[in-house]
Amino acid sequence: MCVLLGTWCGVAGAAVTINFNGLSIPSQFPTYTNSGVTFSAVGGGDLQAVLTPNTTAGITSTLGIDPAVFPFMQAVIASEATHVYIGLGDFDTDAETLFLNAFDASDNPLDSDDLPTDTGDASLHTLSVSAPLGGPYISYVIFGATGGLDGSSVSADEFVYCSPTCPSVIPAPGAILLGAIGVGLVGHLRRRRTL
Ligand SMILES: [Ca+2]
Ligand SMILES: [Ca+2]
Repeated sequence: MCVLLGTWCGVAGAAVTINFNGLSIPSQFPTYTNSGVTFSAVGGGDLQAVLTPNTTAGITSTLGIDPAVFPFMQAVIASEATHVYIGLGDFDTDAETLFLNAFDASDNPLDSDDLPTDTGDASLHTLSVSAPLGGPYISYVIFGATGGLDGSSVSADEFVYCSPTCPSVIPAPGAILLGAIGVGLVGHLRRRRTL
C-alpha cells in the first residue's frame, strides 16, 4: 500500500504506515510481518503486543535471552527505504536514551537518531533516519533505548517507511514548467484566432 506523504518522503515520496492496531493484547510472537516489514528482537527472543503511550497497540521485546534485559528490536524492510520514522515510548517510567539506527544491506551504518528522555516521560516520541540521496538505501533499522532500567524497556508504534520503489505520482518540476508553457501557448493562439 502506497500512501502519498510528500512532507515526509520528499518530492517523489510515498510512505507506508504500520500502526500495529490489529494485534491482540496480550500476545507474544517471534516475528511480526506487515506491509513488507518484518519485526523481531535482536539476538533472539520474542516480541509482545502492548499498549503504547498513545493508548493503541504497539510492540516491545520480551525478557528471555537475558532474563533481566529487554533486547533491542529490529525491522527488516523488504523493498528497502529512503526514510524510516518510528514512535518510541516508555513503559518503565525511567530516564533513558531512545535510539533508531539505520543500516544498508551490507550492514554499513547509514544514519542514526537518538533522544534522551526523563523519568516520568510517558509520551510517544518520533525518531527518524534517512538514506543518502540515490542510495545505498535502508535495508533494516535497530531501535530501542539505552541507559534505563531493564535494558530496552520501551514500546514502539507508528512505524513509517518511504520506499524507493513506490511509483511517484508527482510530476518533476521540469514537466510542470513545460506543461504551463504549453497551456499558455494554446491560450495565446486561441485568443489570436478570436481577434
Ligand atoms: Ca498503534
Ligand atoms: Ca524504560
